[in-house]
Amino acid sequence: MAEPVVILTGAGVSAESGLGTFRDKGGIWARFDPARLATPEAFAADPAQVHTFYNLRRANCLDAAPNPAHHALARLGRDWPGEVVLITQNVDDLHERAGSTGVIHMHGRLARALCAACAHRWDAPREMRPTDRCPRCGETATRPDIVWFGEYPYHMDRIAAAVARAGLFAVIGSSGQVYPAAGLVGEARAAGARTVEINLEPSARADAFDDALYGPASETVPHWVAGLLDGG
Ligand code: BV8
Repeated sequence: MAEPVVILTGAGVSAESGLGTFRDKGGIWARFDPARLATPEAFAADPAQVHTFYNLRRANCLDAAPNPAHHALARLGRDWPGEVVLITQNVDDLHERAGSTGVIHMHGRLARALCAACAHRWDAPREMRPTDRCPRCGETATRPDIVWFGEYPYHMDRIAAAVARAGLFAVIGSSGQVYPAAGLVGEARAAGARTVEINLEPSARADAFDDALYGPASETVPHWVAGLLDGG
């Protein structure tokens, strides 16, 4: 049995699929202010505007396709002779569409809707509106099933347990600026894992990693997976 491999991905893994990153020049947050759109306060103040923002991103996601990085991670999940845990900060479904299974979406998913009144979750329609009613309780309290700034990320217990047993921990396509995701590398090191950063350029946490692979994910990730699987 080979060592468990735990991977955390960020917006950089979906960049070459045409989905904007957050903090790169021209990234989503360069055009929209997250404080205005990705917080519960913003949603309470102007639900229609926040729904419009997520409806746009949901549409972009439907038009996007997985890139070689997503496919390489799905291959690793299929062919690695040990456990592979794929955690993502991304709210798109490109990992699943490339064939990855059991993906842990710590910041939620564009494809799901949440009722703020009764916590019911269901598959989101393409377009969500403030007047939508919850299919279970009927309240007009529906929101994207997304973890906003100031909200507690999902599945933190499962994530902590996976990171604690990792032999190899990789962060792919993340600027390392959002916590608690950016703190996971420290937990992995403390648990004895070898750590590798795979990114376009050094992230804010670059110094926390044992190894690094820089370049576009569509090139670096297939190369890294081939090295793991084929000993290449
Ligand atoms: C929480 C859903 C309490 C929304 C998102 C001060 C200090 C420290 C922390 C805080 C602080 N003030 C506030 C906080 C907490 C805050 C935080 O970290 N803020 C930051 C901005 C300072 N965090 C929170 O609020 C979190 N909740 O803290 O709850 C708590 C307390 C204790 C324990 C637990 C919880 C909730 C955070 C989640 C917010 N929601 N997303 C949406 O998507 O609309 S975060 C958002 O940023 C996305 O999820 C995104 O994925 C995530 C992280 O960004 P990245 O994925 O890293 O994307 P980014 O653009 O930044 O970087 C892209 C990288 O890819 C770049 O490095 C680039 O070089 C690279 N790249 C580009 N192209 C390519 C590439 N790499 C390879 N190939 C390419 N082609």
